Amino acid sequence: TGATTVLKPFPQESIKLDQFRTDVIEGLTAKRKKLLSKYFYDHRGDQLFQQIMAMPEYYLTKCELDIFQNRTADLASAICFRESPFDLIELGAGDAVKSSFLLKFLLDQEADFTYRPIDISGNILSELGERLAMQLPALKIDSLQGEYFEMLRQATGSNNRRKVVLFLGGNIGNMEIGEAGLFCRELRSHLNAGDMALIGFDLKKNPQQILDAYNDRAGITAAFNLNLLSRINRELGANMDTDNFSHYQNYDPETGACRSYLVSLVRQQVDIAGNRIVFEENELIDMEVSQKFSRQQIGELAIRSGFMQLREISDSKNWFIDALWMA
Ligand code: AVI
Repeated sequence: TGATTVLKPFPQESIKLDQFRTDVIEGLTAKRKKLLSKYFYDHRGDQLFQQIMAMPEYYLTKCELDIFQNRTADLASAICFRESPFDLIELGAGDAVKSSFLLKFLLDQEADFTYRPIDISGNILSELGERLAMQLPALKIDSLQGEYFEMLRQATGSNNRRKVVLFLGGNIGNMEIGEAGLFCRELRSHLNAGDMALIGFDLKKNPQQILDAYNDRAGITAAFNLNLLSRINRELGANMDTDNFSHYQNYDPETGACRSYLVSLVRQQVDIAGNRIVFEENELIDMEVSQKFSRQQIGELAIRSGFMQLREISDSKNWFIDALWMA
């Protein structure tokens, strides 16, 4: 009687929280303050990202959907190579709305493949598994929950079928150019000669079009950025006042870097996990890069990371491409 039960987070959860704390403190005590955009996606962040994808200004999702809906036969014929059985592995599958069009087409063609979605979220994978079982009952599906490369290693070690890896959504743009190069090289190192990667890249285009996609009138992208401060307050017991920050978006048409910042509106100090952090008035937090590419840059990236580019499949506006690379 009278005993109190202290609920400890599961070890896995507390490791994630430790990493989050370390990354936040490291980022906000650096000379040039920075937060990692991979932390945008808590429950509220997921909802805001769904709203971003539905905004009229945010064209990326619509363009890639156009490719998967209207160029499905081209995609399928490019990846169904020599009619050999293969594993179709999707990194960060999420709700797989776009890839579902390809899955259906491949099944209709009686292609011999297993769909292997990889996602960090077990909930997302089980919802996806249930939905696909209803919509595409003939689909062979084998989900992998965890970090991309750890799961990819598991997927490649488990059999010697040919692999086709999907990395969609323009997610590669959320890496700095150098990081994207390292990512592609690491991806290559998990594949065998003849395996393929289909990667979604957002192209350079009219600069205003790009800026509008990240600087929407309704302020959803601003809320998406500010939500990371709320997450830090909640999960790390910090006391940042989100009203003291505003969102600023910038696009450099020469480098193709579209960057999100939060600007400190006043001189202020905040406490985060035992660290006092000072923000000067107008000091920036670098929140996210959404890199835009030229076709030439994409071809060079393929070669530098040990791939050969086989095809580029673009949407009807020529704003976005899915590039098919062979290892
Ligand atoms: C997920 N990623 C490709 C999005 C992008 O376009 O960079 C994230 C995003 N950030 C603001 N709006 C959308």
